[in-house]
Amino acid sequence: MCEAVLVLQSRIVMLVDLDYFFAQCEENRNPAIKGKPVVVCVYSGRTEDSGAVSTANYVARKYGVKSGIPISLAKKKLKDTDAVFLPVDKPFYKQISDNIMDILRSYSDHLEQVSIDEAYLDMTNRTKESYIEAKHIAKTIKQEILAQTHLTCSIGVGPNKLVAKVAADVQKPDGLTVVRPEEVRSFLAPLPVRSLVGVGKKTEQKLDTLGVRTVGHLAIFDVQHLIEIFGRKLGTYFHNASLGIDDDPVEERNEPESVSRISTLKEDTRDLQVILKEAYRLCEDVHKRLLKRELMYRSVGIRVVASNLAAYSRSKTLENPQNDLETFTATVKELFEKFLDESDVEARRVGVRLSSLTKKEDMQQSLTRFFGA
Ligand code: TTP
Ligand code: MG
Repeated sequence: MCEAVLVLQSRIVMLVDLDYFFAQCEENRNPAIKGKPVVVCVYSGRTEDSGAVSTANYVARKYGVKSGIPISLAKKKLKDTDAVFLPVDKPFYKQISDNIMDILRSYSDHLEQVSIDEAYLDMTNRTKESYIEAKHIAKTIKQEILAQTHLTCSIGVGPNKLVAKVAADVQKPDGLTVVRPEEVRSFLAPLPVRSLVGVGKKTEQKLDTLGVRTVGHLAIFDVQHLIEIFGRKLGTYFHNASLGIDDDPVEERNEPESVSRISTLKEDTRDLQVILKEAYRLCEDVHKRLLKRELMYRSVGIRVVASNLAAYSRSKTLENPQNDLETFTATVKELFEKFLDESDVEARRVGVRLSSLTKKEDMQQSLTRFFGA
């Protein structure tokens, strides 16, 4: 008799979410406002106070100010305080976000950016499926983001995206919550149903009338009954979500702007040969990923994180798009030589990167067009 065996690959997924992102960026730009309620606003321009709150720092949140409420209401709530109201400055936040996503990319082979301040990382390979290692990496990521951008974030680690997201949300700001597969059910059970992605206000109210308030209640609620109420797709989703089941992969949403890798040296050094040995190993890996995606590169970059965690980048743009390993390693060598000549930094982490990427077909198409074939 042939028996079907379902083999589920165990994964380790991380969600990184920056704390009160826009407002924290503003605090860093002007440290004098730290400690005061800070409210970042989207002004509609109709009257002085018309528009909505984009986000607020945790001091302002204590007064009930949060994303989406009218600015006039936020002003009322903060009437007797020294609150600071600022307009959104998206280009400024985007620059900081790009920098952070680069840091995150260096820790994972698969990254899915879901918003300006949030990304999932598939850590299965890098952690060799060890939750101890995942926790260690999560702490290192927090340290590196803090050292390079002065921002705090909250991280959730779990066997899938659903659990990682809930884990990141339960402890904020500056949180780190790790939920191992065997802890998923007991972790989720006491939380309100609203904690699950996809459960909004309306669903929460509907479930409430059925006496379902916590994820634990939802987990023991008859799945057929859920399907009758919410339809097959949603009903099944809610049932699986309450059990912490989710097989949605971590997937890049767009073509990557760059491919990079960074790693920590055995000890801090300025020895070019030691640095290059590690850098070439990273180059091979990055180059493989480039070929797998059928991309060409025009820029080569290096990154050095110094003993004091200060970070330095150098790059060189080539005349034509390339896809060979030799040009990559030769340029990396040139950049590291130049960097060590110009600075007295001791390297703690070194990284390599390929950017200005184009699809191989695009190149062929443009050549075809050029030659009129
Ligand atoms: P969030 O991560 O949802 O919020 P946050 O980073 O401000 O706070 P938290 O500490 O709870 O993570 O959103 C990221 C940014 O997106 C936020 O800083 C501002 C913007 N945003 C809006 O402009 N409008 C909104 O309704 C929300 C929710 C966010
Ligand atoms: Mg956030």
